[in-house]
Amino acid sequence: MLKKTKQLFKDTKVDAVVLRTSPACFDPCFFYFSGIQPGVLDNNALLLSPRKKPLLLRTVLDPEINAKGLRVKTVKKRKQMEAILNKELSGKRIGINGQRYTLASLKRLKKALPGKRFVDISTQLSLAREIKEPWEISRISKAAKITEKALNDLPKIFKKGITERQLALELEFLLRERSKDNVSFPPIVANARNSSFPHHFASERKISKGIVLVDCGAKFKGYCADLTRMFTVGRPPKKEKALYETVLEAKKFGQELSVEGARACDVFKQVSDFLKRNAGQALIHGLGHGLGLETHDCPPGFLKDSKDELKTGMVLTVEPAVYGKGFGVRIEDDIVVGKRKFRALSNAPKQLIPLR
Ligand SMILES: [Mn+2]
Repeated sequence: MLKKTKQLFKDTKVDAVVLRTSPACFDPCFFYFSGIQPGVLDNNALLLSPRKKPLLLRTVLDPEINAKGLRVKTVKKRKQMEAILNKELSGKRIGINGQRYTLASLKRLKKALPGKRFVDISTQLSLAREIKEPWEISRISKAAKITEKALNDLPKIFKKGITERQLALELEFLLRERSKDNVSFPPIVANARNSSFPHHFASERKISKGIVLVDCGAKFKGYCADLTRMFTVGRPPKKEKALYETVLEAKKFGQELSVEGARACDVFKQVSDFLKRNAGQALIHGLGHGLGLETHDCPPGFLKDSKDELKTGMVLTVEPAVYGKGFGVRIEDDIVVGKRKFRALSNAPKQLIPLR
């Protein structure tokens, strides 16, 4: 992490960085630059300086949080924390993550540290995190393996009459039990017509005939996976089968284009055009997004107007989809961008998976 911190000061020219995280405004950078296991924290602060070890200011409510290589001070009151910050900050330019400060917390910080200039360094903070270290990739990979296995076990959990919400809950239990961590987000389970809504919220609908779209992810040691699999109850009609095959082709196409130097917007356009030609519908959302400490991590990913170029070590989802009137099909796998070839962290099956 030291290397990344050094680079950050080179890129930003600030004198120090103050990172905060709270339940209202989770900041992955707080955990990334401290090495603390991600979780819910409040009122703590992390101070990065160019020549000193990072300083963790923790409250008396979080006496156990710590990580290797940190200086740690435990404070009782906010005033005490502010006094330490004042003493520690020698320069004038203070870098903050402008995307993860509420207006209220920034106001408070400005008042507590008079005479300082606050610089939004969110762009450089994202840049520092968009290429994953090998240890990060192995955590995401483990999360993807756990997720894939749980999805493969879904037919065993499925019962006649189970609702979308109940199946989502059972799946969440499996994911959390096996990963010893949280889920990336509450699982989406969408049967029949509901699969045509991209962000459907698992409902009280009893799962009956038709397609079942399941989008979920385990976290492993704070790192997210994000996969979508398509199931079917009863024999799938030809239309569903055919669309699945087309979307799977699109996914493979997108993965193969994901090599170093490719432009994210070009990958998006090529896959979108492919779907338009073969399924009659262009992409209505991004083809995929960065994956890491957050489900939607940096880089932003395969978007129509992205200016990003893919680099080796970026971890992304590839999730083409077609949303029709009666049903939708989305297939999502996780990949690592490589110099000449992508590396798959998961592999969607060739066909719809029968639930019973
Ligand atoms: Mn996704």
